[in-house]
Amino acid sequence: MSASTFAIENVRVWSDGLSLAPEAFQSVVLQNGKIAWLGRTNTLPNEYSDAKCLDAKGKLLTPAFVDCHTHLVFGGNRADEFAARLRGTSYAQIAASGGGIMSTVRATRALSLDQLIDQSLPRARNLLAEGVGTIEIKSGYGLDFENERKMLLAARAIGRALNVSVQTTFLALHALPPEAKSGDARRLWIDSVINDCLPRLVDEGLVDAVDAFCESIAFDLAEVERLFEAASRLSIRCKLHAEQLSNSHGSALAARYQALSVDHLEYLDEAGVRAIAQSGTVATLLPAAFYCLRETKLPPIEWLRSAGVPMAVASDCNPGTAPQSSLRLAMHQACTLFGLTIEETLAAVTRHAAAALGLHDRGQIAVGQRADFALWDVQSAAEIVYWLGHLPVQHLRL
Ligand code: DI6
Ligand code: FE
Repeated sequence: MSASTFAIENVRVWSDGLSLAPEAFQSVVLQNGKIAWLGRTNTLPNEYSDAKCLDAKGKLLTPAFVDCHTHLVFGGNRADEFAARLRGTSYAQIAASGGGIMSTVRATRALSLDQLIDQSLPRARNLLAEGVGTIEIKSGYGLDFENERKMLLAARAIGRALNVSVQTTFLALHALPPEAKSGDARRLWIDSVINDCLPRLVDEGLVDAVDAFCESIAFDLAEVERLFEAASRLSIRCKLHAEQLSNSHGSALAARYQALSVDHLEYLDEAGVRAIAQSGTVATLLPAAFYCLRETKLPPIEWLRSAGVPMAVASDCNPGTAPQSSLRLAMHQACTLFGLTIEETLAAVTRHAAAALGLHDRGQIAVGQRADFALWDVQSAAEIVYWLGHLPVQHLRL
């Protein structure tokens, strides 16, 4: 038996689609970072009987959660804009007057790589403290090669510093930099992002996926399509911020490029739902942004459900529309604001969130999956969603 064999005994294993409060005590055997065996503790095969073991004393085991949409690397904060929004200024108005994403771009550009890591680490730590084992982190506040690269390097450094799995997304078309506002400059800037920044960042191995913000205040369908074309030629998968503030039909475009996910979706229409159902694209719901913007248009949950579209939930942690470094709060919001069930919400931060990142080695407790778990001192999995705030959890990673 290999020295790296380890068993978790007397654990109640939460499993997608089964009871929220499993009764039976099970054992999970881990070998070489993967699940090698799973079953009743009293049927543990002899070959594993002298593995190093942890007695879980009946605690509940889930896969480590996956936060599949964050912008947690950024400089500064936008508390002043929060105050302005409370006085009635809209997110779009703030963006139009040079604030919004652009104020975070200025703050992010002003930091060194080390400063950026220092400011961003606590947000990642918060996620880990609530059972998250995989974090997607987007760039998008640099808006030039050096600063986008700095953001992606910071994201990777955070992964190493915290020993957590980080997936980096090049958010290539998030906002136009101030230096590229006019017609021709706009086209030239997009050219340089697609023809210069993208291949160089891909060459450096910093790009797990690309993303864009498809919206009337951001980038249009034709611009997004150029990015998706270029990414597809480099074999890089696409994601899209779509139908957040209006219906731009970005989801249907993303579906044509077999996007991993489309995210936000408050204004998604029935044709868009059909398109992503066909392409197998994950619908990522971001209730924290819905909540912080005091949006009233709900994403079409019932249509997504009946079309069988996999739904993920993520924190969207960002300084503007979701200053929230809590995935558990997003789960609670998905239930209370969007009407997801507990079961849907748990699948949304495990299996479906992993799929939204193109990862199939995590998000379930099954033989062959990565040994990356959260161990909860709760009676039922509903408690994980129910409690607001502190809930102790042990992150088990082998
Ligand atoms: N949609 C969002 O909600 C975030 N980005 C995006 O494209 C907001 C980013 C910000 O306001 O800083
Ligand atoms: Fe986002």
